Amino acid sequence: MEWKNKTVVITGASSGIGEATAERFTGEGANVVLAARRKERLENLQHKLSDTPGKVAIKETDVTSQQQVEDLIDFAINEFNQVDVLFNNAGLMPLSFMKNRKLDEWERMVDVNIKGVLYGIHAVLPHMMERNTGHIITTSSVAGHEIMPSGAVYSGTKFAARIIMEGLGKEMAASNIRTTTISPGAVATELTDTITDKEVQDMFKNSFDFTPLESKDIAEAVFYAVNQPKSVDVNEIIVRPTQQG
Ligand code: NJP
Repeated sequence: MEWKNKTVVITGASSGIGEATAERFTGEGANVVLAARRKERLENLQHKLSDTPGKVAIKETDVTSQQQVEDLIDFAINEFNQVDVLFNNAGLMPLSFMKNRKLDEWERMVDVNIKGVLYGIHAVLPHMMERNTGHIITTSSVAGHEIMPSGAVYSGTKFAARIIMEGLGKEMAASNIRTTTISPGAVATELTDTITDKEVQDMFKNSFDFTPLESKDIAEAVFYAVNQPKSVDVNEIIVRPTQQG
């Protein structure tokens, strides 16, 4: 597929999987809009990608604000005329045991991991339907397929994101709009920095005896999904480290 003049909007682009995916697509010549709250990180990434074939624009965005997500899509259309791919990737994972009652963290996960995805779909769908083309991708998780202690709410949000995407895919089947859910296993990113539950922090220190994936491994899966012929819709991808159970 020719990526020149195609536009990819990525939320959660200031680090980890979003950052690596931005790099993958600008390397192919796509225009990429980087969105996240940490503007300085976006500016640094924009600078880092300045000599890649694609153009890079940044938009400070908090995905818990419906208005900011609408503004993000409007910005991308103004800047590059169209949105071909929306990657709903922003997320956080403050795992905790339910007995520790971290209500504010539960609410933040619902706001970012579920409502942020819905705001993205809501904002981009009219544009994609008008053009009868487009690809919406959402980062779920292996935690969107299975549950472990401390992951009740995180898994709940990732199950929800995955099922919302499945429903969207079924509704869009008659159109040329494609949908993909990416479910990573453990990836070495900043994601675990949001864990404040001491018991979970201790559990994590003692339990991992395998090498996690790198963000670029997930970027490759995203690229695979969107790079298929128009008649092929890759709806679900699970990518685990080989040794993760
Ligand atoms: O983690 P990290 P990942 N509004 O912390 C952004 C899923 N996943 O790359 O706003 C807008 O480096 C935040 O930006 P900032 C995971 O659930 C991962 O691993 O500047 N953006 C940052 O760019 C998530 O959905 C693993 O702080 C907001 C990004 O989100 C996705 O992968 C395993 C935001 C997080 O980047 C990317 O996470 C798995 C907001 N309100 C699923 N809040 C894994 N790493 O092991 C956060 O199964 N962000």
